[in-house]
Amino acid sequence: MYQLGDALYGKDNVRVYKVHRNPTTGVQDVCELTVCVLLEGDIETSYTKEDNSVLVTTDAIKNTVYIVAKKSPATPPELFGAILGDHFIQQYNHIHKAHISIDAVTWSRMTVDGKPHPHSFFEDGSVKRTVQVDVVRGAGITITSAASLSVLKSTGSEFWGYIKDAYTTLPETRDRILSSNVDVKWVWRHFATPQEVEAHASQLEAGFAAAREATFAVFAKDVSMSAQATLYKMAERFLDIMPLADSVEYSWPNKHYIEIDLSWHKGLQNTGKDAEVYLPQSAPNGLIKAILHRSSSRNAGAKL
Ligand code: AZA
Repeated sequence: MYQLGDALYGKDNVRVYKVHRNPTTGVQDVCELTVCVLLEGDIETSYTKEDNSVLVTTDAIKNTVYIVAKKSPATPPELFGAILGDHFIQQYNHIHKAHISIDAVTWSRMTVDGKPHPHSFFEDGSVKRTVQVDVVRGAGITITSAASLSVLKSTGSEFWGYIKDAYTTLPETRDRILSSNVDVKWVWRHFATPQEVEAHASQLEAGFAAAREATFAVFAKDVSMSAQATLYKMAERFLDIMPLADSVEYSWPNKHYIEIDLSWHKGLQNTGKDAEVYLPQSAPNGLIKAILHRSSSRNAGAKL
């Protein structure tokens, strides 16, 4: 005998774009989302008994994304996800959980002739913004937002004082390149309803800028003693400026830039204080992770 474990289904890669036109100012706002909807509930028989009567088709799930985008705010994506997830719980009694994942394109308004342009945008491709919304019948809404930020500093980073044993070859350094594609993920305080999410929409929208601000400011100003210590300061700064967030997780792939000894070419000096040309190494990379909780956080003790 076997027992069916978690069973989820839905539609992935539903792409949707929405424009908001302000008739008074002529200013337009746009958003572009790629949405994944996964539903859970009393759908076991569709797997075990060939019973399709419990299935909302994935095509209808896709259609619902468009209709909810038309009828409700599509930004911030956290709010859109909450409204969309709640829709499935309200519409279908046998669906108990809706998991909504959203990738948002960062269309940033162009500045032209020194002024924000009313309807032209550029995609900031180096920045990725994602949202996970889990709506559970009777248990409310959990929202996690995330941003990926690629950063590099050419000095202001040291690494020394670590364990030196029979396995250690890394030389200590007082001046190194520090670079990462940082993933920042933060869990918002718990919400009971989509209306409560809507009441906090401006703070949810500000989360992304806060992640950027905390990451960039600490990265640039800190004389880094290690990725671990700098990451911790970033996480502290994020929770300082974003009181609605319960916890924040930083994941830091440490990108290594290796000095290249060029002395074989006419004695060319390119190591130590003379190093200018480096080899960006794609693999392997260090990986430094940590979650910082507000001490009162409900989720304290969560695992990575
Ligand atoms: N932390 C760093 O910042 N750099 C490193 C490490 C580490 O743990 N190990 N090698 N290089």
